[in-house]
Amino acid sequence: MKSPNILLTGTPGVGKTTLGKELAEKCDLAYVNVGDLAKEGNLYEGFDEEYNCPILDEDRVVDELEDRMCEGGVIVDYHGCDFFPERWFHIVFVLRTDNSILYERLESRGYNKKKLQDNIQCEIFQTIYEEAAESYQQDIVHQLPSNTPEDMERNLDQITQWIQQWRIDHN
Ligand code: DAT
Repeated sequence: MKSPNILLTGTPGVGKTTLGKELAEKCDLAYVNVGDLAKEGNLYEGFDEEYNCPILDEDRVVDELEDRMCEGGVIVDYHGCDFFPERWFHIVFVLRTDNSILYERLESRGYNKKKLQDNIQCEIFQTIYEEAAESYQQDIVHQLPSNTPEDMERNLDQITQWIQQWRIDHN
């Protein structure tokens, strides 16, 4: 493997897509948005009436990605992380955003009240961080603040440095 695989996870709206795309471009990695992948391949196994959204077929998502992940150099973006094989990722970043800022971002997406509340609660209870901590070795799971453009720049720089070091160490 010439490049590492990176998981970007966290509550919807924390900035995974924005960071993931920039990082992919800057470091010449592939970017995979699991939500988009599922939509394109219709990788669903039903419909959630309460949340009014399709249910991800996790096994088919994993099958779909397996070959690419084995080659390395993939950034995966998803608001969940417990169904990916642990062996896929060399590092896991959980982006975190303060409630008031996250609320505004999700409101401007036009989320309804229930969806807004559920996502804000998800962030308050650090649901995704705990999911990541339970699913991967503690020493590869890192939380990153994602409130401001300055945070975004710092995260980009830090992850870029980490990737460069990984490439030196592994090639
Ligand atoms: P996600 O992919 O986690 O759902 P996103 O990348 O679509 O989130 O970002 C949601 C919105 O917030 C989008 O309008 C860009 C903005 N944003 C993301 N990261 C940010 C940051 N660090 N500072 C300010 N705004 C940010």
